[in-house]
Amino acid sequence: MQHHITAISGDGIGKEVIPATIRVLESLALPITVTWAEAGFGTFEASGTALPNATLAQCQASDAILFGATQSPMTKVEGYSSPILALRTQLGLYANLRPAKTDTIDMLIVRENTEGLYSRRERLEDDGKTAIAEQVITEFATRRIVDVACQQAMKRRQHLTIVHKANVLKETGGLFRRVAFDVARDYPDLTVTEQLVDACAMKMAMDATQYDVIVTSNLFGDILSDLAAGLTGGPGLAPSANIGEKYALFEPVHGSAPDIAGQGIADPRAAFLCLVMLLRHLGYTHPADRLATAIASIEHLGTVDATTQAMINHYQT
Ligand code: GGG
Repeated sequence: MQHHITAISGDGIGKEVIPATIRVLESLALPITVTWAEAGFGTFEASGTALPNATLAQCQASDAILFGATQSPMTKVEGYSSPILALRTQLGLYANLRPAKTDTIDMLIVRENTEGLYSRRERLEDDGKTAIAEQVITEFATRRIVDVACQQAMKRRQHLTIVHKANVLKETGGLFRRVAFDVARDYPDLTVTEQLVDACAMKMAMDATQYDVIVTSNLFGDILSDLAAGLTGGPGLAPSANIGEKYALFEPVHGSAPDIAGQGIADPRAAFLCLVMLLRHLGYTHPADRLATAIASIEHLGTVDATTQAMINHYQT
């Protein structure tokens, strides 16, 4: 069977680590064809849109998408909106899976990807002195994300931690908590516990080995998964998957890193780990295992090229 993927480098170091990852993919000689597509702030500056229709259509025609990084500015730029947020919405990528692994830590953070505080329901009051962001939690989105988390936990060590802040956010956090426990009841083999997000952050910093699968809402998942990444090797080793009913997009957790972009010194291993997740998603279990072993055995050698070549040499010998 022939598979087809779309590769989008995006901005900054995405332009370095994604081509390196495709080089790795090509060296595996699998029946996977790659089409390149454009998105990002650079694309916006060049063409007036950060996510061209052709890119979206290309993604929709693919079995999986490999995405680099975006560089959304801190302040509002007229006409610009983040292409990765648009892709998550347009492709229905509701589950963000972020594994974090070392010799002793092996956890998976399952982050709800479509609502919460990232629902883009934000406004500045007329006086310009008060800004309001609304957190949206729906039973529908909570059910489907917790269901994904339960299924993942069943394939792992069968422990699920539901993370929320229901003691303060009684309506939104309360709904998330209630629905999460309700969904988890359908998985009697799971051990299910709950933690407040602040306690979870502290416990994770002190001993992350206690976690298997964590499920949480969008903002909490964003923050906790960066903490987990920091505890397990930093941004150079943190991959993620955005999964929906129909599409799947894989991207390193790191951003475009403008401070080092263009120098060829970025660590490509997070992008390589995304390729491992992508290959597993498409059913290429053995090549994915070979790649994962090779990634675990190499250090970042200071340049994208040297690290990429070392990786290829490692699994080809
Ligand atoms: N690969 C993840 C990534 O690009 N992170 C940076 C990010 O999320 N930026 C926010 C945005 O551009 O919307």
